[in-house]
Amino acid sequence: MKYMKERYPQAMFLRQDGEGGGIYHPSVLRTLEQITEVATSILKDADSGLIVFSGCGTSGRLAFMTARTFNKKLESVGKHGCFKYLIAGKDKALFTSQEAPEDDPICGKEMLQEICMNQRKVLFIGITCGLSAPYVAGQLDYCLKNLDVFTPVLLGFNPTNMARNNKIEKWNKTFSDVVSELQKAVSDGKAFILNPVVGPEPITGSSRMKSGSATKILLETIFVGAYTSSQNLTKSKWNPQNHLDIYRAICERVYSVDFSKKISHLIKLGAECLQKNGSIYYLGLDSIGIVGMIDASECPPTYSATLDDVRGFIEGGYTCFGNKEGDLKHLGKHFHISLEDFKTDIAPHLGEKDLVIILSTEGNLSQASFVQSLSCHKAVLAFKDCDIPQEKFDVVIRAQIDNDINLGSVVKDVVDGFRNMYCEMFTKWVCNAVTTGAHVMKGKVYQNSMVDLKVSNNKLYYRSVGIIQKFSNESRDESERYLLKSIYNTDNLSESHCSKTVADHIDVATPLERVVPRAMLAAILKCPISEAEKRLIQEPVIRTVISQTLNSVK
Ligand code: S6P
Repeated sequence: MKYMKERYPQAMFLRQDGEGGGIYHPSVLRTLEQITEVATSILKDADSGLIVFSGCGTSGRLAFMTARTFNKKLESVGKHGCFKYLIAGKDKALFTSQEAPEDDPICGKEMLQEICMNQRKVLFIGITCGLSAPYVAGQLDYCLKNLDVFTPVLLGFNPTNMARNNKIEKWNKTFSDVVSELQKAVSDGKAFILNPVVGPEPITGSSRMKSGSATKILLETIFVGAYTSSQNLTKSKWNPQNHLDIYRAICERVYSVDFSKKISHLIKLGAECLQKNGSIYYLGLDSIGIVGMIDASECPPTYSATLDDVRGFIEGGYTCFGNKEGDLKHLGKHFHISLEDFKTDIAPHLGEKDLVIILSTEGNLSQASFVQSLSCHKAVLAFKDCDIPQEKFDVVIRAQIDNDINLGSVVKDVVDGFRNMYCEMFTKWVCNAVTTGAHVMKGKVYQNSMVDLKVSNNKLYYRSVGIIQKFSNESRDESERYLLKSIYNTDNLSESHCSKTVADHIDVATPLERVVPRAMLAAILKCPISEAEKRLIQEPVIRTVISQTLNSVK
């Protein structure tokens, strides 16, 4: 029971135990304060240095969002925006998963070098929830070799002794080696490791959820503190605990009985649409819209969803989005992100099997009247007590951050200027629940494992081996052989298959479908790959075919 409860998002606010403790643990609060001090000194003279956030997948997308938020804040008071983001796979990876660049420490280092050229002072925050991404390892390693310029911070949610110790291809260190070196710099006061325990993810490995939320919460806590201190907005010393309390209150609100009922309704609608091969569309404004787009981008690698299953659009398109490389429409239809694109490309084809969810900011509900006229399921999440014609929508979730959520008297004045950020958090919890719940109901998850994941990078390759092993009771080596048989669609692995590198296997596996379910069934039944494939064709709901197969061999 305790284990189950620890999977709930609220659990991240509860734990005090474990190495490093939960986010309220005194050592975590102390580290937050120390990083805030470094950040404040840079922000006091924003021309003097840089603050760089970096990561892969969701971690990189949150790096982008945080840099965007705080640059806007600085620019709003006439200052130079000194926040930068890096993401493995560059801006393309903000919209679609680009898992392979995650494995490249050299590329990570070179991208960091490029944006930090001629800088005298850089606070670098490398985000990797699992303490695992080689891309971030390369960057931290580079920072450690240049401590006169860089203050490196590792942000993640594993204890340091669980940092990944697998060989990184074409490199001479593991992530764990880099963590050991970082620990020495931490003891000299030249680096920080921020790695509170937030408990297991509801879907194993789906770090976009609790770890992603905790990433956003911790970064915002540091930089709201640094911003307010650098602008002398508060006389008292910044207290991170008060700020964490705001997110705790928002989380409790999202999961309160009345909101939970509405979110469940939304999950069911989403699942029905996905089951009928329809789609879920988020239409959003500003950063709230970006939250929806990030949520959508995570469905393909996690659930082998197609790029059309869940999509996000934002008013103002790339101009509003504000990514470094600007308009990426030329990359194809999945990079069409504006509401205008939605109106021309999608709206005319909508039907009963589609769900459109408006994600609105506090001040604007402009899409409501347009969406009302569409012939599909409709929902709205709004942060304003505006007139929403309830009868026109299947679900209306209306939260007022002021009234519904107590911002806490101590910090209210300070944080009033950041209310949009709290709406984003509310939205993230709702969107994550919708897409996770809908894919679970579609049968994409077995127990708590994402059994239909894409084998698109080193981490996912070994995760796949682990999943096959867990359900087949085969040895690790034999499970890996089943994975390879599925990738190469053969029952007889040749010398040439076996001599290839993991990166080669990943290249072949990335575009393929149902690689892991096929390998799992073959491993459970000890049958040819073609037999496993036949079963998947007969029963396309992955959870059903796996449970039927497991029952048949009991
Ligand atoms: C997880 C998401 C992935 C991860 C990425 C980075 O739900 O699908 O894209 O964010 O693999 O992971 P990490 O552990 O380095 O933050």
